[in-house]
This record gives sequence, structure tokens and C-alpha cells, in this order.
Amino acid sequence: MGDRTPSEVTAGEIGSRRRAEENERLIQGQGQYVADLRVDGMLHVAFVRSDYAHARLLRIETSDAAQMPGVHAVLTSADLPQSPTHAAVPPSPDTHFVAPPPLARSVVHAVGVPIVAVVADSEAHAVDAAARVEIEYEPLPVVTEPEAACAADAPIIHPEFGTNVAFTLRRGKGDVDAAFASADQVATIRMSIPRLAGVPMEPLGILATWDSSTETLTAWCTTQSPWRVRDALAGALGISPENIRVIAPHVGGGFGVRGPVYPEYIVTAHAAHRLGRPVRWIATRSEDFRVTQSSREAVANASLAATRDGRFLALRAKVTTNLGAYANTYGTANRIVTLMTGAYDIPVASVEVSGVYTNTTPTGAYRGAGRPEAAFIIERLVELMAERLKCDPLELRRLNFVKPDRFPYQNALGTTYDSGYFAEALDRALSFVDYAQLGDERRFSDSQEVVGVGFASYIEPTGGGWESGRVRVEPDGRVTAFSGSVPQGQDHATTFAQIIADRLGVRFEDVTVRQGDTGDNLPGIGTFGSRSTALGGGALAVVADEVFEKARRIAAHLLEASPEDVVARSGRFSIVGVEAGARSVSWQEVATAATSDKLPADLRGELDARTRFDMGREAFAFGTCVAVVGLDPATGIVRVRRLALVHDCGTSINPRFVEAQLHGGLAQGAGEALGEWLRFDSSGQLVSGSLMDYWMPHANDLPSFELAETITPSPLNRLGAKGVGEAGTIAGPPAILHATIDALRVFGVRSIDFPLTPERVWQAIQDAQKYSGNQ
Ligand code: MCN
Repeated sequence: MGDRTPSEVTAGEIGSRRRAEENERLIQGQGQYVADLRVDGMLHVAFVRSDYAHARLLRIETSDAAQMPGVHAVLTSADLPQSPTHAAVPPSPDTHFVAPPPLARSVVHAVGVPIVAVVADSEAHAVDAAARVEIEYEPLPVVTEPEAACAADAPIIHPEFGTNVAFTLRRGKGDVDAAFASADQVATIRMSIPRLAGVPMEPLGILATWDSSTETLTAWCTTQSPWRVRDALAGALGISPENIRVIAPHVGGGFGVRGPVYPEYIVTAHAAHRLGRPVRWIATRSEDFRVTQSSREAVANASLAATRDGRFLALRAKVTTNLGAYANTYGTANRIVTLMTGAYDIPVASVEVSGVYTNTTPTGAYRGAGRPEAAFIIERLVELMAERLKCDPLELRRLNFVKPDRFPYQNALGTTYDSGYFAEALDRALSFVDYAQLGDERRFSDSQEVVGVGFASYIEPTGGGWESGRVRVEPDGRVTAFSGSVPQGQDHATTFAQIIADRLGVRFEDVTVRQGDTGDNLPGIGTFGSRSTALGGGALAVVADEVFEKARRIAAHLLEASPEDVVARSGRFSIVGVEAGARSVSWQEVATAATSDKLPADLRGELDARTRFDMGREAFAFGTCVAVVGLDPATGIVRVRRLALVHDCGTSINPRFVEAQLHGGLAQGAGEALGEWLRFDSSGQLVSGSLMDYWMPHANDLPSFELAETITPSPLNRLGAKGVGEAGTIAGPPAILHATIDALRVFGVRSIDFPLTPERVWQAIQDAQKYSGNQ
């Protein structure tokens, strides 16, 4: 928990349920999203995109388009630098990684891939001219499913590799075959995990300007990492990163899908650079569906071995994930392969996860990014094992949980968990339902719904990599904090100000937080993987402590006291045990003194510190979710009646925001469980690519979420904090799935995949009844 005693933490800000002041403007419609920005002389881009999922480009005719009113340029691949859009880092040199080109060259690999960019003086002119571009295609064979893409006769999407398998990650420990051979019981599943769309409120967009006098490119962009965009633009356009400034203004939702550098960013910035004019691209909603990376789609075959008294012996799994047409990342697959043992101590394991190219939109991170897939698989196996052993699934969990005295604990897949108390979260979750009473009598409720209850336990690693933080005390005593974390609705400004106020003992109102601008000259990574509190906040705690110690020594000098006797409270330093009014100095006096030559040389210097903070490994949040569903057998409709989550994110900086994060995650998790499904037909056309076709939950599809917490501080940062942003999407769906299977048991249905659409549930009941001769 760091090196300061609680008595020194003077402001009491950590744990306070402050409201997020930064959200006031957003909810009053005064946010500044990319589409709200206007620059004089701004031009607009419209893209001509591929209608085919796989085709050779035989001819591109742009002369008509170029003659259209208001058109300034019509760009094809030949006009652009030939470097890929971003340096997707492959897991190892023997992998087959290909990033999307800014504009397609000779072949298109998915519907929606940009081929031509039309730049015009208005959006309408750009769209009209784009309609005049003629493209002749030679269609090529298409494959959309990841397992089909591995077949020997599958069309090869990137022929240079001779295979559609971009990579296979393998992790494990021990002799799996021997462990399975010695097992009394084996549970085996085959699970299809559907593809999801992130659907942020704000569609993709970028506005780029080129200043020829300073040779500087400035871009405002819907991104979770302005640094990643800056570096990609520098690489693609051949401009030094120091001459590029990328700003994430208000970003209307990130959810992981605003992580990549989209080809359209490169093309738009290139157009601004080339034409010397501000150029903007804002996606339409249907473009956004086709272009934004989607997520999750995978097929898993997995087995769990156990003794007859329920001890888990070994896990074996093979997961095939759909990468889509290009490799945005291997990060999701890496999470699946390293986390699949979940909250359980499974001594022996062998897990293999492949990323496979198909003729579909590229996939990548979406809230959870591999953690949900791993949780769905292991939690399903645990439930099935309980069924096989005819034992209580909760008892089975308790028996096999990693015990509190085992931390730091390394799982059989090589991942180290920092801390946890998994059984406590499960026990707390039980208090939400009268589990003992849930016998057959619960099956039919008054409304003729069949009621089911389901549980899922989860782990959520948070805070990987490094993040930067800087704290500076201004001459007037106010504090400016800079962070490499970038918010898209996570209330960072308030959260970070609470951390700074707490560590420095200044007033919350005196802290200003700056984020999301590479021009602030602080290197950063951005916001993904629930990293910002543990890592970004952890970085700020480190620099705040450094500034505090320096300021305290100066204050002690001014107060003629020993530094150990000086405390800070409400913006002033005073001496312990002495009435503050009697003898105290303000932060302003200390900041002014800091740069004055009246101070001894060893105390002199600005109150300004920066750091790059790395926890070495990740902080593991965890918990248990319980769902109660009501299922109408006549229609197949599953209604989530209750969704309760006991979570543990160590120290909550602001419990209000933690709850908000859990609500958001649970809503998205319920959507994933109940109906969200981004689907392509066999020719690679997106068939659920609009908000009419892509089902998302509405408020009336969701219950009021019930929350409780346990607190197991992380030893890895001074705050004891772990992340929380993805808990709901990891834990919610398997709990809902198990509750639904529990309800379906009455009809003889033992298994069903996500999403639990009415059609699928109804059909499962019909099939089971036909099979058992009930109809
Ligand atoms: N928090 C806290 N104490 C903790 C942990 C978190 O008070 N111990 C609060 C803080 O207010 C913090 C917020 O919860 O700002 C989220 O913290 P954290 O879990 O560290 O996650 P990040 O800030 O790194 O956000 C990323 C995470 C992810 S990975 C996705 S995806 C996601 C999510 O956050 N996307 C979101 N929540 C989102 N919420 C909104 N509104 N929009 C998105 O795009």
C-alpha cells in the first residue's frame, strides 16, 4: 500500500463518492466531439468501399468523380505512401501478420475495405462524387468462419503466407495426457462465442490540419491512444513524431474498439498534408459498423479433468479465433491463452489459441478482450463437471479456488495473480439469493416463466505495461496533473484529482487534470484493459508523493520544524499538534519559495515530478456474479430478473464511479448474453450491420443491478487499487448463460450457446422435446 501512513493522507478524498464534474457538459450536450470541431477551409472525405468480401481490383475509374463540383482530390492507393496503417506487433517472428493498407491496392479482403477517398468542400459533394467512382472487381472465393478457414481446401486470404493461420499461441504445464488418463471424470465442451460490435455512441472520426509554416500536423481523433495514432501517422506519412500533435477530444465511448489506428485516419491525415487544408472524416453509423473492429468470435473445444471428489486435475483447450481480414492485434488471443484456468488452481494445463484470417471485418479488443472468452470456457466446464460429478457447482468452485495463502500465485499457463480471496466473493454472492430454497418448486413463477439461477466467478487482470504521470504545483499553489491515460467516459479527471488531492493534502478544487494530448509532451500509452486506475492512478500517486516530500521539506524549513512533524491539510502545511491557524504556510507560499534563492540550495527547484510507472505484473480484480432469469417456453424469451455482482477492485477510489463501471459492463454483458451478434452471410456480407439489425439491450431489458464488494488491496501500487472496467462483461454473460441452462433443464436442454435469442432458446426446447419423444 505504499510508504505513507494513513495519518498523512489528509484530504480523505479516496473513497469519496464525488460526482464527475467533467460529465456536466456532456450531459448538457456541450461536449466537443470530433464532429463538433470546425476549422476554416475544412474539406471532407467520403470513402468508396469494397462491395465484395474477397475480390481482385481490375479497374478503378475516378475521372468522372474528379470532375464533380467541389472535389479537391480523388485518392487511390497509388497516391498514398505504401506503408501499412500501423505497426501491429506480432507475437513472434514466425507469425504471419498483415495490417490493413490505408487504401486497398490490388485485392480487397473484406466488405467495407476503403478503396478510393474523395476529398471535397462539403460532405454532400464528397458523397456525390464518390458515387461516380467505378470499380471493376473479379470476385474470389470467400471464407468467413475461422474453423472453415483452417480447412485444407479453404481459399487463402493472404497467399504470401500459404495459410490462413496467422499465429498459434501455446501455454501449459505438466503432462496433460497422463492427468486426463488418471482422471475419474472429464467434462468436455464445444462452444461458439459470437462476434460482437462495440457500438460506441460516437462514430469514428478524425480532423487533420497541416500548418506549412511550422510543418506541423495536428489531428483530433476518436481514439483511446493519441500516442499510437501519432506514431502511426509519423510512420505512414514520413513526418517526425515531434511534428505531429494528436488530441483525443471528448470521445463518445471507446470500449476497446477505439484502440486501433484505422486506415481512414492515415488517408485523412495524408489528404490534409498533401492539400495543405484541414480535412475531416466522420463515419456514418453503417460505415462505423463495417469499419470498426469487431470482437470475441471464437470456437472453443475444451476439457476439464477431475478426481471423483471434485479436485481439478487438468485443463485442455484449443480455441480458434476469427481475426478477420487483417491482424489488428494478438492481444485478445494472448488473454485467452494465459487466463483460461480462471479462479481455479488447476495444476496441469495445455491451451492453444490460434488467430485465423477470414474475409470479414478485422477483429480486436472489446471490453474484456479475451478475459470474457477465457471465463466463458472455464466457467462452463466447471458447471458441466458439477453435473457429471452430481455435486453442487458452488461447492466445486470453493474446493478448487486458488486459496488466499497462495498469492502471488502462478497458474499453469504462466500467469501470476497478485492477490485474491475468491471464496469470500462467492459467499457474498450467495447472500443475494436464497440458494438453499431453490429447488424444483422455483421452476414456474406466477407468470408461467421458468426461473433459473446461475453463477459465474471471474478474474480480471488490470494494469499491464507502463503509464506515465506528472504532477506540477503552479506558482499560485494550484496543482496540474498530467496522465497518459485517456478517458472515454470513465470519469478520470475527477478520479485522478481525488488521488492527487489525497496524496498532497490539497483541496480537490485546486487540482486540474490534463489528458489525451500528445502536445503535452508526456509520453503515454492510453486507456485499455482497465489499466488507468491501477497504472495511471498509480503513476500519479508516485509523483504526487515525490512532490509532497519535496514540498514538505520546504514547508518545514519555512515553519522551522522538522519535516516529519509537518502535515498538509486543505491546502496548507502545518505542524502536527499545533493549531493550523497559528502557524502554517500555504502551497502557494511553498511553491513560491521553491524557486527563490532564499532557500538552501538542496531544497530549491520546481515542485514538478514525472514518472513512467510499471507494476511489473498485473493487479487481479475478481468476484462472483449471480443471475436469475425468467424464461418463457412459449416464445423462448429470456428475461434477466436479477443480476448481482460481488466484485473486488481493491481500494475503490470513487465507489460511485466503480458502480457506474459495473453497471455499464453488466449492461453490455447482458447484451452479449441475450442477443448481440454481428453476423456475416456466407458471401461475407454483413447482415446485422445497422441498429435495426444488431440487437442491443434497452433499459427495459435489464434489471436494476445489485452490487456488493469485498476489498483485497493490490500490493502492486501505492493505492492498493485494481481496475474494474471490464468486470461486468466477464462475469455477467456466463452467469446469465448458467441461469438460462438451469431454467432449460426442465425441458431436457443441457447446453446452449450465446446469444440466447428467443429463436435459439425456443428451438432448443423443441429439439430436446422431439428427441425425448415428448411431442
Ligand atoms: N475506479 C475506481 N477505483 C478503482 C477502479 C476504478 O474508482 N479501484 C473507477 C475510476 O473512476 C476509474 C474508472 O473506475 O476512472 C475506470 O477505471 P479502470 O477500471 O482502471 O478502467 P480504465 O479507466 O482504464 O477504463 C478502461 C475500461 C475498459 S478496458 C473499457 S473497454 C471501458 C471501460 O473502462 N470502456 C468504457 N469503461 C467504459 N466506460 C465508458 N463510459 N466508456 C467506455 O468506452
